Amino acid sequence: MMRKTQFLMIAAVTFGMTSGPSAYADTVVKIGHIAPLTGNLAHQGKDLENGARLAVDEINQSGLVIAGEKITLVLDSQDDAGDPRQGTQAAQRLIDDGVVAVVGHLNSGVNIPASKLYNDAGITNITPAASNPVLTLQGFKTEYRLVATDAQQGPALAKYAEATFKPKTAGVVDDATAYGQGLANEFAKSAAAMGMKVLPREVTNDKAIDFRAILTKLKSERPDVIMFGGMDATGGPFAKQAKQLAIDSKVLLGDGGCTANLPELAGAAAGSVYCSEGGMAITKMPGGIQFQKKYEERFKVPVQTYAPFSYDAVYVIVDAMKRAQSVSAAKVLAVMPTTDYSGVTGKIQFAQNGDLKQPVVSIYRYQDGQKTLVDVMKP
Ligand code: ABU
Repeated sequence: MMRKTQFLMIAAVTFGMTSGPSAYADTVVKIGHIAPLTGNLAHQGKDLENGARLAVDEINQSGLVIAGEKITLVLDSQDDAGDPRQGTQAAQRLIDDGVVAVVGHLNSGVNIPASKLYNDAGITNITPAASNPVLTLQGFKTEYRLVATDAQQGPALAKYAEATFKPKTAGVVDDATAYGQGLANEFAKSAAAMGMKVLPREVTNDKAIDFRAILTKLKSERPDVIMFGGMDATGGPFAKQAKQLAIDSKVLLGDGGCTANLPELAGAAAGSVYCSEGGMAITKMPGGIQFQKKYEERFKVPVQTYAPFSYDAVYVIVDAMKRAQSVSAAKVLAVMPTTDYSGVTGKIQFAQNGDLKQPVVSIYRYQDGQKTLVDVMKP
């Protein structure tokens, strides 16, 4: 994980450093990043990668010294393709590359199997997005998460729907992934406890493009709300096809569907979508507006969802390196539980299992194609 370079110019060329103090650093430390960079969730994976890259470049620009040595960070970014098998192979590549810690994954269904590898290797893994509670309930000392879990988002969505739409009947659909199914279960449990009639579960998959059979079945029950447990790549077309079938139910999505891209995927149906995010809205984060400006200036695309969290994840790792005065993965891991970092997303302190001590859930709707904050809940 720590490598002396004999020829600084070679390092400069290899790592694309052309100016600033980092061009003369002589110790290279790799920070792993892993998310889907191909496939139907590539825009969300790229969002996370961009956030992490922004942090790495900023830290290199301002200069990092650990235990008297000048450090150059390198982002070792791997594509997990949103797939458990490819995800574990990519996770193993990061471990073999000697990364000090890993930022990622996007998908809970990929992060959960990969977490065993990080645990076995003793490498810190901070997810800026994966929200299935199981991830941090496995007893692994290596797992950390910067967003609220589905056990917090599901009830928040039900509570918001109950207060806003007074629904009598709720349809629930999931995409058969760890995320979609888990979030739908949490929503259904809360909705039933609030007195809603929850219709029998409908199940699709995370690559589906045609939801008309499910929607036609749901239409006959006239649900006031339909909760779809899945990502934007399926949630957007689901909402669009619901509108095409003249279903006027509100469509509820979790954070996987709550992206800047949703209006493009749902078309005019975005107007009937309400969604949750497992953190503070970017406009309400302590450093959110400034982050958004830097991000959009550099990458020329909007923040999808969780880029500020992957940015903070890199800073949390570097904060641990500073506190440990070491770039050893084991020493970084040892100080992770005592993290007390004020990032762009807010205060970051971890509970014993690696989840945030003070999670927040934000609820949005889409107005004129813009993701608009409508409520903030503290679970
Ligand atoms: N929480 C949004 C990303 C999806 C997942 O957790 O699998």
